Parts: sequence; C-alpha cells; structure tokens
Amino acid sequence: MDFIPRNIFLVSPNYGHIPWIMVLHKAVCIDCSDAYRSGGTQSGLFLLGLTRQNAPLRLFTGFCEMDTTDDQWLVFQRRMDGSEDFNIGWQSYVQGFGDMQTEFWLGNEVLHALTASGYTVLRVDMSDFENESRFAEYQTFTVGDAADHYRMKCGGDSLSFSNGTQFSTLDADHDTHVTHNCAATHTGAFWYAACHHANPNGLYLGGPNAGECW
Ligand SMILES: [Ca+2]
Repeated sequence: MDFIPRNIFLVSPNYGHIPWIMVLHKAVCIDCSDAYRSGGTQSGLFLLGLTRQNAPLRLFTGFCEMDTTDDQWLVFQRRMDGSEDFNIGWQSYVQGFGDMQTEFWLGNEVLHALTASGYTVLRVDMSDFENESRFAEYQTFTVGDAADHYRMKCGGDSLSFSNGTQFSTLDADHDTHVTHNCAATHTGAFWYAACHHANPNGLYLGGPNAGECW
C-alpha cells in the first residue's frame, strides 16, 4: 500500500530521554486534493475519508489520479488490459471488485456515498485501441442508494441517454427495456435505459454493441 503518511511519530535523539518530541502526521487524506497537498503528488493508493452530515467518518482506500489534469481525481473505474472480468453479478458491483492498480470497479455503495458527500464532477477518459484519446466531463453526477438501485442522475453527451436510470447487471434487470435485460444482451453492467449510448463495463474489445464504448 502506498499510503501518504511518512512520519507517524518522530523522536529527536538530541534531547536524550526527556523531552520526547512526538509528531503525528495526518494519516487520512480526506480527498485526493488533500492527499496531493500533503505531498502525495504521485498517482496511487491513499487512505481517504468520507464526511457527510450526521454520519460518522467513513474510511476507504482509493486510487488518486494526479497526472491527468491540474486537479486530482478519485478513480472509480478503470479498464486497461482486459485482465478483469466485468461481466459479473449485482453484488460484485455493489461491493466493488478488481485491482485498483489495474482494472476495477470501486463499488456502487461507495459511489452513492461519494456523490452524496459532494463528489459530483465526473470525468471519463477514453482511448481506443489505436491509442487515440478523448475525455468527457459532467458537472452533476449523482448515484442514488440501494433501495433505488443506485439510480444515476447526470446530463450531457453519452450519459444523458442513461440519465435517471437504475443500475443493471446480468442478474438484476432494472433497465427500461420491456423485453430484454440490457446487461445480459450487452455483456456489461451499467445504468442502462433501453439500452445504451455508453457501455464502459462491456467486453474489452471495442465495437458498437457488445464491447465497451462511450
Ligand atoms: Ca429490462
């Protein structure tokens, strides 16, 4: 783990036994910007905290991306080499799965908590198999709670088609397609309507339908 604290405590040998100088370094970076300001300028894993009104501080490990822009971003999904199987069930997407250093989904439960505590700007960085890259940014991305099947609200571009839809997986059809389970027919898991203009958790092969796309 590549946590930020470097000095848990510091003892100065110059003072003999008394007095001791013991310095606590902030162990928890509240968010990725905080981590960066504390000297964690390299992208990597940090212990982060979620603060919400009337709720206890919730700690979680997150991957902070420090290199993409001047801002610092918490990564909640990454595809890079096809090493992780994304065509899996509801509970895995709720809890999160994969390896944060490579491919993963952070988890719908923490996504809900994150957006409820102010993480509402979403950035999507994409590249095709020829390494052509582009990105999209959304200012008002929110994910509802479990009772509402993690309903997503967002505007703009590819996501507007999914605006207001609940999350679906191969074993949990909450899309608006009357006869099909879009997650099953498109081998992915997402906020499908009937069905999608974006499929970032589809098969890792590109292409307009079964593969991942945006
Ligand atoms: Ca359906």
